[in-house]
Amino acid sequence: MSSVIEIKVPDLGNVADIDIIEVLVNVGDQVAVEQTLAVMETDKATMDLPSSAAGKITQVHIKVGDKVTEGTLIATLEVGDAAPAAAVAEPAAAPAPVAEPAPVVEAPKVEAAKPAVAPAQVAAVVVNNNGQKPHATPSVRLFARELGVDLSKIPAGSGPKGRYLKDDVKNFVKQVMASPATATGSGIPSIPAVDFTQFGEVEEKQLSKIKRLTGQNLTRVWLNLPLVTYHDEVDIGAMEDFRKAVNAGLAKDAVKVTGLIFIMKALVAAMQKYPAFNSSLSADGEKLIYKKYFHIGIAVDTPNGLVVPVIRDVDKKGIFQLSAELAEKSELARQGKLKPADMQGGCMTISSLGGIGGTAFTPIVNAPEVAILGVTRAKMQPVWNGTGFDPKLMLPLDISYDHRVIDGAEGARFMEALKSYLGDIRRLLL
Ligand code: CAO
Repeated sequence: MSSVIEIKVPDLGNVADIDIIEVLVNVGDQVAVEQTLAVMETDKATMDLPSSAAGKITQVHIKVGDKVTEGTLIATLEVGDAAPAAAVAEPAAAPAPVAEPAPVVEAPKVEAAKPAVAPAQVAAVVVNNNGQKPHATPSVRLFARELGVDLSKIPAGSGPKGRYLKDDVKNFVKQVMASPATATGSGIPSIPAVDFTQFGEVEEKQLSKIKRLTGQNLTRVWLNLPLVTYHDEVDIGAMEDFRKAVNAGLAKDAVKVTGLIFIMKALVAAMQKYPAFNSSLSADGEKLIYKKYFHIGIAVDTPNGLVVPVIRDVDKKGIFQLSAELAEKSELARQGKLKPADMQGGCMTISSLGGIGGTAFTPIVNAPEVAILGVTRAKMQPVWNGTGFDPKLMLPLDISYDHRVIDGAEGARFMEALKSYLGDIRRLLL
């Protein structure tokens, strides 16, 4: 058999005419013991009005804007056998003064002899980033605490008078979870949003999926890897002469050999000499996994953003085959037709901006690879020969590496090896 009980405003300690600022239940709702039915607010604090029993709401007697006092009827509840026949909410503490320094002010504990009555809690007064003092109801504070959210980190509450609502907490959590910094647990605060229209006309465009994914990946690497970039340059005059001679002998419609193909071969030779460059750290950071294969990723600039097709077994292929594969893969990349498998399994990546320009840059490692080679534009430069200057075609090279795996000396030796192969590609035969 069920019975009906009335939930009334408890003794509030000589405070009367308190505003109802939120009604959280409707007729027909099933409520649990201690579930907040409504929220009251004085000029000093907010308080939850909890239900003293579990049951079904048959009538709600208050609405937002009402003024209530001790004994005001809040709701009528249909309860099962086990519930008490009637209940009045337990006397609550007087609202905490705004100046109260404690972040959470709890009402006095309910005596054990008075069960099924939830203690009313006085809202915390928090100072947000704007220096304002918005309120949060105990239920919102509890919700925030359960999620580990520090309310003062939320820029502003969207409730009346800047009060924090549950939705503010939810939105904050969503925003934090979506940020790459959170994905890595860095706890780095996000860049605040700016309304640029205050400075002039603007237009918003959605980022491509590739750009969004690349951005997340780059941020993750940037935050996780201690990166060092080492710069140098090498005389590629002889290599260029050979490349031109090779291309001159090709059929008109054959794919031309670009310097990048030689750089791929030279890079693999240097990786064979320094196997740490062809490794990955295990996820727990305890082991190095050395790869016995040599797959090279090539960063390709496409209208939709940066993609990195992987050319497999570079050590086993000749320059013509590599040229044809690079041409095919970069074309597929530009058309957005690469398959996921075409972009997997890379050992080290080359980012070549040489066709565009540049003197140096700091490429970001394509983790779990441990290093990346950056290439910018070769140009004629005067190089001192001991007695005078010789004109040399100098190619700038940049190697970024994960300093947990590769130390500075090894990085420099790797670069020397790479330069020796590019400076005299006959060494690739040795
Ligand atoms: N110095 C001087 N000239 C160079 C050069 C260099 N380092 N690298 C390329 N060139 C020349 C080529 O020889 C070619 O000259 P010709 O037109 O006279 O034959 C011209 O520049 C264009 O080369 P390319 O860029 O088409 O060919 P590539 O093999 O060098 O590069 C690819 C292929 C796919 C890497 C390139 O097209 C590309 O997309 N580069 C951008 C990569 C990128 O965005 N990196 C940034 C990633 S990090 O954000």
